[in-house]
Amino acid sequence: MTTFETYLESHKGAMLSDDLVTVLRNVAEATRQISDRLRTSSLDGLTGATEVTNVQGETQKPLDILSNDILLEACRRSPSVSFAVSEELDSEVAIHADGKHAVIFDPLDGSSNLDVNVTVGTIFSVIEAKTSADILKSGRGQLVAGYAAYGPQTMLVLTVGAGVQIFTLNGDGIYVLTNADAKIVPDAKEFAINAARRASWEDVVAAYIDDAIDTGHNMRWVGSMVADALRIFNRGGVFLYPADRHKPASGGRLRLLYEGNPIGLLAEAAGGAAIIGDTAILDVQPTSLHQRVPVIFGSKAEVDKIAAAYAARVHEAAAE
Ligand code: AHM
Ligand code: MG
Repeated sequence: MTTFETYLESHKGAMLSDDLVTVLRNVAEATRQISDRLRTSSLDGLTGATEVTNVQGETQKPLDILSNDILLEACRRSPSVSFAVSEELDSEVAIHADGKHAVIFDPLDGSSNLDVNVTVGTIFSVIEAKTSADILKSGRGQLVAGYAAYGPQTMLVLTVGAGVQIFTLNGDGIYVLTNADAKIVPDAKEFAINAARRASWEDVVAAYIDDAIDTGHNMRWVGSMVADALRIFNRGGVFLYPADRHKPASGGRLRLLYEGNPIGLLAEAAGGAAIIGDTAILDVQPTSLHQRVPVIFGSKAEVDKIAAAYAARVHEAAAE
């Protein structure tokens, strides 16, 4: 049996420094604690919304705040952590003055699904950052990334650079490897998009979805990217949260640093792809901590087809 702990131990050295192992161990422990709190949140009165609005302009839920606090505590227990960056915090928080790793996280992704008992998750990424000026680096600079999905089972999806491993939390609170070296199949006839926003899709996206429907693709949309991503790791498909063509300046719905980049690293490590237009998400230089971007990821052949359509549009525009 391979556990999260034995996996980390066996990758110490070439792939993972001792410091990174400590960070990952503490982040995984934080996800176990969050999973525990979620199981009884209705019984504990941790439902509904608070009066507090975060820097994104979104009303925080009690579990958003609790999960954020649990992750901040995990960062404090990790001596190499210099900064924490979170969806729920206005700006980066200094942790240890002599630290060198920034931990970047979305404490509870899909939190609109909380009170309806649908899968939510914690997304995280670790980069090297001794000063706050080092935080805004492209996704290729991520050392490790992953997420926990709190559904009927709690699963932890991890990449330490090469390959994606999926662990499942057992009854003793131990993450056990249940899907080793997960791969995203290159072709799959399934897409995930919020179809209610069709009027705001870019032409490339509308054309791709029309063609997908005409050629018999299936649709699934959980409203929690972490859950849609687990399905894609299991049986392929494409997830799209495109830019709003009426509000191009807004960038999109999802955030680059703690949603697009970690999912981009995982998708590529599993043989899939993740793009913004015709560019790999991981090559995009961030401009701010909470920058929003359009996100498309999943089966490589499908994502490449969409990237090619964006590239063709750029060529057409240049020729006009
Ligand atoms: P959150 O981090 O505030 O929960 O927002 C991110 C979530 C994603 O998990 C999900 O794919 C998307 O928002 C759903 O958005 P919409 O409600 O527009 O369908
Ligand atoms: Mg989120």
